[in-house]
Amino acid sequence: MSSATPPSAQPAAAPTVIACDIFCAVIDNFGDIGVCWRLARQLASEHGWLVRVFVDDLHAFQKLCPSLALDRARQAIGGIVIEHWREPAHAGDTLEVADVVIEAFACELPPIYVAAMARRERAPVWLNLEYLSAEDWVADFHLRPSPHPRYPLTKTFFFPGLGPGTGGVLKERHLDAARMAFEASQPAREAWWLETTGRAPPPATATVISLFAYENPAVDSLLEQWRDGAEAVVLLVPEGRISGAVARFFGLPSFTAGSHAERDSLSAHALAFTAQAGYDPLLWASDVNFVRGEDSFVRAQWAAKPFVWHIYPQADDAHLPKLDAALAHYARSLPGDARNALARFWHAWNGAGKPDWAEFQRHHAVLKRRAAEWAGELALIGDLAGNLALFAKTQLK
Ligand code: TRH
Repeated sequence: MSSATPPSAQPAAAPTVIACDIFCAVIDNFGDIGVCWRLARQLASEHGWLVRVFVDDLHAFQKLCPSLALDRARQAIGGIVIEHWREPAHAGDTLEVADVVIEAFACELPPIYVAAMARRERAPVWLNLEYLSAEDWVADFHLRPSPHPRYPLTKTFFFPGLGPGTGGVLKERHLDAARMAFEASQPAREAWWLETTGRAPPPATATVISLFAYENPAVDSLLEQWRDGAEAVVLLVPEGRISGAVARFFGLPSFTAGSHAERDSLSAHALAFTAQAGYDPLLWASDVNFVRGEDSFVRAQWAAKPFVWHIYPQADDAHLPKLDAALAHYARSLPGDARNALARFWHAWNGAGKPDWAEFQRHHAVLKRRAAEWAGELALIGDLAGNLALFAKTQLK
C-alpha cells in the first residue's frame, strides 16, 4: 500500500490567477460602490485578478461608470464582470465561488453563496472590508479573524485606515504620475477648463475651490465670505446635494450642470457629475477641495492640496471622534496656529461654529506644504488593494 496522501486529502493547489467576488450593497450616495469599483479596477488592472462585482443599485453605479447598462443582469466592463445583485438571496446565475470573497461594509453575503463557500474544496479567503476610520483602535482590529458559527469558514476583518498597522487606503500605481503630468501641462489644464466649464482657466491670482458636500447650513456664510472677500474665488460645484443652496444664494431656480453665476469676488460654475476617473482632475485643478464621505476624502489626500472634509453624519454624532482622529493624523506636524485654524474650520463645516475663511486661508501656504508631506506619509502605509492582495495571497499559499 502506498503511503502517499490520497489525492482527495491533498490541499488544493494555490490558484494561478486569483478570482475575486466583491459584494456591495449601496446604502446611499456613491461611496459604497465608489470604493468597491475603485478596488475592483485596481485588483484587475494592477494584480491581474479576475474580478466580479455584485451590486444591488445599478443607478448609483452608473453615475460613476456611465457605460453601465441598467437593464442587464450581467455585463463586463474593462474585464470586470458586474452582476446585478437583485435580491439578498441572489448570488449570480452560476454559483462559482471565487478564491477571494470580499463582503463590503458588512453587507451580508447571500446565504446560498456562503453555503457554497463551505462546500468548496479549498475554502475561499473571506474578507469583510470595513468603512475607513482614522481612529487608533482600527489597527488592533485589522485582520482579526472571526470563525463562522456553523461552517468551517473564517471571515477576516479588513480595516482601511490612515495609520500604521491598518489596511491603508486605495491608491492606484499611476496616480501620482497622472497628477504631476496634469499639473505640469498648461495645455492639459486649459483643455480641462474648457471642457469642464466652457471657459479658459482663471488667472493665477484667483483661488479655485471645488465643492462636493452634503447639504450644509454653513455654506451660506461661506458663500457670503467668498463674495465679499478681497481675492477672486472660482467655485466649482459638481451637481449634487449642495447645489440647491448654491442656487438659492444666487437667486436661481437651480444650479444644474452648465450653470454659471457671479457676485462680486465670487464666480461659480456648476459641473456635470463625471465618471469616477474624471473626479481627480477636478481636485488637481483646484487650490482647495471640499470633499465628503470616504472615497473623495481619500482622493483629496492624494491630490496633496489643502482640503476640508464633510464627514458622513452618523447617529449620536458617532462621526465626530472620526473627524478628530483624521485631524490628529493630518494636522500632526502643523504649527499650532495653523492646526487650530484647520480644526476650527473642519469643525465649523461639520456643524460646530461658523467657518472663518480668512483665518483658514491665512495658513494656505503652510497647509499646502503639509498636504504634500502628508500624502508622502500616507503612502508609506501601502495602498489598500496591494495590502489586501498580499494578505489574500499569503492565505492562499
Ligand atoms: O457619496 P458619498 O457621500 O459616499 C458616502 C461615504 O462613502 C460614506 O462613508 C458612506 O457611509 C455613505 O456614502 C453611504 O462620498 P464619497 O465616499 O466621497 O463617494 C463619492 C464618489 O463619487 C467618489 O468615488 C468620487 C465620485 N465622484 C465622481 O465619480 N464624479 C463626480 O463628479 C464626483 C463629484 C464624485
